[in-house]
Order: sequence, then structure tokens, then C-alpha cells
Amino acid sequence: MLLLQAVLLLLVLPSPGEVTTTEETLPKEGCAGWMAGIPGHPGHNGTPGRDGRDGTPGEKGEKGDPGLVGPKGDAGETGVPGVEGPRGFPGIPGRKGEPGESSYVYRSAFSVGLETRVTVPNVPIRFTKIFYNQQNHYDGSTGKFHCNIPGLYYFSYHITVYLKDVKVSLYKKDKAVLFTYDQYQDKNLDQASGSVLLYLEKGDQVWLQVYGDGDHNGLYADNVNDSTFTGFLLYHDTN
Ligand SMILES: *[C@@H]1O[C@H](CO)[C@@H](O)[C@H](O)[C@H]1NC(C)=O
Ligand SMILES: [Ca+2]
Repeated sequence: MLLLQAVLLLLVLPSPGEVTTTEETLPKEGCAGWMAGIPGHPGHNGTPGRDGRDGTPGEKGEKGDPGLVGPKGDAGETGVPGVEGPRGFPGIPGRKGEPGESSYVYRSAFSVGLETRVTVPNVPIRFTKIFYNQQNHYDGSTGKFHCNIPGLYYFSYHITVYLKDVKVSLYKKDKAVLFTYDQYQDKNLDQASGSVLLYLEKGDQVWLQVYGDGDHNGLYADNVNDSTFTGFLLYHDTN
């Protein structure tokens, strides 16, 4: 295509032979009828022509190689939550907790017994065989239980009776509130017992004592026959 344009351009431009036409016109009249002279030298080459017009766009080239991998894009938006999964297996049990404070604060219990038979009447019976007296609310030197925690208490006693009748009372604040009477039978070993629930205020005292005017102190105990006195806080006063 370019080649074709170049050829066309040459045809348009004046040829080297035509340059001499100016010389021929000069002596046109005076030299009429003259013999033709020696042909002149060819003229100089003209200046290069102007650049041709831009060619038409070439055919589309082949697809190039894939470019390098670009940088990682930004994180996408959070998706919608999935459906709830199935329930898991039960976990292993946790460690045992520390004991609560209330269990220590509201504890009161005792269980005591006779070591020898009672000989002294009209005074609190002293049980000196201690089965349990952790809080020391029972006083072995007097035979009295001292209420430290207001609330409802349970008391019970199981008395072995030997040689004499037994009349025994449970006292609360210098007043007999529970009475138990057992008549002794010759050559037998009897039992007398009683139990009661009592509401106690702090400072109240509870004990067992032989009551009545007669000689009814047949309470007995030896290594294999006990007489016991027990009491404990059922539940404390929540007021
Ligand atoms: C106490 O009980 C035992 C039987 O367990 C008996 O051998 C003993 O004689 C009892 N004591 C009295 C004073 O009866
Ligand atoms: Ca009896």
C-alpha cells in the first residue's frame, strides 16, 4: 500500500526533464529556426516530498499472555448466620464447691450419755460421756445446753432404769416442759424415753432433771447399758 502511494506521488511531482522548460522559453523568438543544441545536463534532484498520509490500522494482533496476579482484594461483608447446630454431649461435672457459710453458722447439735448412775436429785443431770459436741453448745460441767442460734430444736432422751423408779423432766429456762415416768419392776432393767420440739431464743438453756418429791432417781448406766441425751437445731430462725 505504501509502495503504491509512493509511486503516485512521483507521478504528481514534476519530472527532472521538465525543469529545463524555463531555459527553452528564454530564447524562443531569437533562436527560431536554430539547430537543436546539445541536450543539457539533467537537473538536480528535487527536495524529498512530504510524508505520506497515515496508513489504515493493521489487523488485530493475537491475544497476549495473561498478566501477573494482582494483590489480594478486601475482605467481603459478613455472611448471614448459619442454622443452629445439634445439641452437644453433657460436659464433665465441675469440681465440688466450697461449703457455704450458712452451714457453719447455723450448726448446733450434741449427743451425750451417762457414765455412772445418777445419785444427786433436783439438779441438772450431768451427762459426761460425749458422743458429739462439736460446737460446745452443751456444757458437760453443768449438764445444760445453751442456745446460741434462735430456732426450732429437737431433743430426745433414752434412759436406762434400774433399782428405782424414774421421774425425769426436760427443763427449759428453769421450767419443766416434758415429763417422763417409769416404774421399776424388780429384777428388770427398764427404759424411759421422751422427745420434743422446742423453739429456743438465744441464751435459753435446756437440760434434764429428776422431778418430784420422792426418790425417783433410778437413772442408770454402765459399759453396756447407756442413758443418753440428744439435741440439735432443726432449722434456724430466719426472721
Ligand atoms: C446391762 O446389759 C447387759 C446385757 O447387754 C447385762 O448383762 C447387764 O447385766 C446389764 N446391767 C444391768 C445393771 O442389768
Ligand atoms: Ca417399767
